Amino acid sequence: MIKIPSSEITPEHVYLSRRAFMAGAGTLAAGALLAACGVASESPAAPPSGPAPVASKATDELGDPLNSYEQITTYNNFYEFSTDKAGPARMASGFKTSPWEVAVGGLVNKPQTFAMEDLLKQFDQEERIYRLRCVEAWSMVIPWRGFSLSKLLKAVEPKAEAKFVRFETLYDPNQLPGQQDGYFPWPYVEGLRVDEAMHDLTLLATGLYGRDLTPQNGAPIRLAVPWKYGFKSIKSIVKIDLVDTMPTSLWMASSPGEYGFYANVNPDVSHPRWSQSSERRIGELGRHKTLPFNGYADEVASLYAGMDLKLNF
Ligand SMILES: Nc1nc2c(c(=O)[nH]1)N[C@H]1C(S)=C(S)[C@@H](COP(=O)(O)O)O[C@H]1N2
Ligand SMILES: [Mo]
Repeated sequence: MIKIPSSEITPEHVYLSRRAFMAGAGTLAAGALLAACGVASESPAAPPSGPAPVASKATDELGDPLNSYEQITTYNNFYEFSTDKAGPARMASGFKTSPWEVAVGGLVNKPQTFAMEDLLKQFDQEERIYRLRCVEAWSMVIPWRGFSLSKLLKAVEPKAEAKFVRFETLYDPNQLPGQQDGYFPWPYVEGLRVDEAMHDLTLLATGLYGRDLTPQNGAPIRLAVPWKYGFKSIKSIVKIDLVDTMPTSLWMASSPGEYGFYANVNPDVSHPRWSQSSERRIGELGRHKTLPFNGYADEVASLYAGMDLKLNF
């Protein structure tokens, strides 16, 4: 079990609101959330089933060892289930990921709603070992399975006016109890510029360690944008729209001074409440120096040529 102060790992407003409802000042919604947490915490995380998790390599391209399947599936951020790192694994086990559809539309010539099975059939699934760097200054190395978002976007033919891509998570407060908490503007929304979305590194992940994604990791399909802070990698996607104006993400809407649209990993730009110069690799004792663009600068720095990355954080 990993122990770190909750003030480090939780956005301040959530930390404060958790203290508030611990002090008995919870709203009805917060009470329902707390009750749901209480019920679910009775049952331990489901043991992995099926064949042993496999990855083709033991390290990433920098030589950093992969995090274990156990670490990746039990230390999560998925606020629709819980704001505790161990919460999503306990609470998401019954999450219904089939049938599942992803509606792709907006400024495209061929809008299409894809059934999950068709996405898996139509687009070859490949393994990608990526570092995931959370804005809270922890990180992991994860062997995803998935396909480049660019393949899906090409299939729907974006129009020339499309400048951004907007992603939306499922909205279903019955299944996603965190959505009963009125603090956040649900559903979770994220966005990318079209050129970022078309970059080959930008992955739609459908699995990890050779298995289908677990619900806590964003089943059945989530984004993995390895050079950006983890919150850009939106989970359990149901809608993808090509749009002409910059989408407002859930984090921009709730804390605009803390979370920008670009959110490129940058050791030289501190978060207002902590430094981003180093990170804690889950499962390790020491800290790693945080790398510009999370170590993917050679691939992606050119996307931002001429931009002030301190202003466009
Ligand atoms: N819908 C949704 N997507 C989300 C989040 C979330 O709370 N809800 N958390 C984000 C954050 S902050 C991180 S660090 C990553 C964590 O992914 P993991 O739990 O698979 O490691 O998911 C991102 N995607
Ligand atoms: Mo994160």
